[in-house]
Amino acid sequence: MTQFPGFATRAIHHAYDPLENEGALTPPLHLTSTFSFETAEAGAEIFAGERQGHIYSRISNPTCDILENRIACLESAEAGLALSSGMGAITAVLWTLLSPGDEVIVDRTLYGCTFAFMRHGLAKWGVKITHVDMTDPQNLCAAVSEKTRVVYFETPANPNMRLVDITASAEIAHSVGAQVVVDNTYASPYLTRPIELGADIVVHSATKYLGGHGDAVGGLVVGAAEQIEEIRLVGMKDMTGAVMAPFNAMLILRGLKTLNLRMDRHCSSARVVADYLESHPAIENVCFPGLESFAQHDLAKRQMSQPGAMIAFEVMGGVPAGIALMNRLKLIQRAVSLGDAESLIQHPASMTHSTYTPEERAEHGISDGLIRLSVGLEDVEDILADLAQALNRSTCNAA
Ligand code: 3LM
Repeated sequence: MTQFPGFATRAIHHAYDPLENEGALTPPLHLTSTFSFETAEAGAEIFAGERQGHIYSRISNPTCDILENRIACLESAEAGLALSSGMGAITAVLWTLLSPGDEVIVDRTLYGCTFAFMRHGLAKWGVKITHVDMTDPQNLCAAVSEKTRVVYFETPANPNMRLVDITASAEIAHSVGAQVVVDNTYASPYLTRPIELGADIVVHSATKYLGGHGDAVGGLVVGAAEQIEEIRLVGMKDMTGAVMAPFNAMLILRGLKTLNLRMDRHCSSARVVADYLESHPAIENVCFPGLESFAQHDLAKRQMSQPGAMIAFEVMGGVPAGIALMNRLKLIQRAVSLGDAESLIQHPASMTHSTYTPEERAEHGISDGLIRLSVGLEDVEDILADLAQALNRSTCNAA
């Protein structure tokens, strides 16, 4: 197969040749649960791993194969795996890597359901979860031991945008033989490629920027070929059954074709929106890696080719003022999820991060007043106008 150098070219062409598929320009949808074997012996050989071939779509499917190879290529990894959701991906990886008695060190801030899985799922099975503020690699250095099997973090973190230095964290984790798993959902491989920086495994909610159109829930994992095969056969096939439907693989393959174009537009609009919010008198603070005022602005410049398109901010007047702002918006949709064409706004404390108790949110640095905005692909002037009419009315009403 020709290996193309350009990111956009690979996002469109990698792992699929129309001439091997009746000339069909777009990959066929293999809507099949099972696969016929040429002979009983051939079937047994495929089961035994002695011959290549598909068995059953809870293990592999030709449409999913294309997506798996394509995301691996975009993330500079050897192999990929497609799962039913981001949570399917995260749980399949961690169930495969961890055993009772192991320790997983995780960043202080995690997406709400990932936090719940660690706190209530893994902990129940005797895995020790240690939360560390990984914005300072020294904290990770002090926490790792020979019991540490996995170091896990999101960068940028959902919802407060804190970054973790992937290279420094990988060096520390590897010094005790631990593996590094990075959730790259917020950045996408167009902005950050954790494997190139030393991570072992990357997980994605493909529901977000990779799919990009708010129509498919999906998850992806990439890493070394042998380990991905183990996650396929243990975490995905036997432990979770969290397999991606081929139709969703097709939608996410379609999304990937425009990932670079969409990300450029998301990112350029987000810069404008972040500047606007930061200069607005009704806004108390803005977390956006592209702002000079962002505490880890230098790391953002080193680790991300652009600062992304997620913005977290607090409105003067706290939770009621933030909720009032949300309710006044006319264009920006009040919805969880992110990375869609539509701009989306949500309140983490009562929505995506309501899996934390109020005490846990305080302990983990997730402020109750925080509002999260996913800047979409609309005309940026329209996004600004919507925020302006909502903010200016909020300010008047508060006065
Ligand atoms: C959200 N996030 O609105 P799925 N990792 C990260 C994520 O942001 C998410 C997942 C994994 C949101 C979903 S909240 C009810 C809606 C960084 C999802 C999990 O299983 O594909 O949703 O991915 O922040």
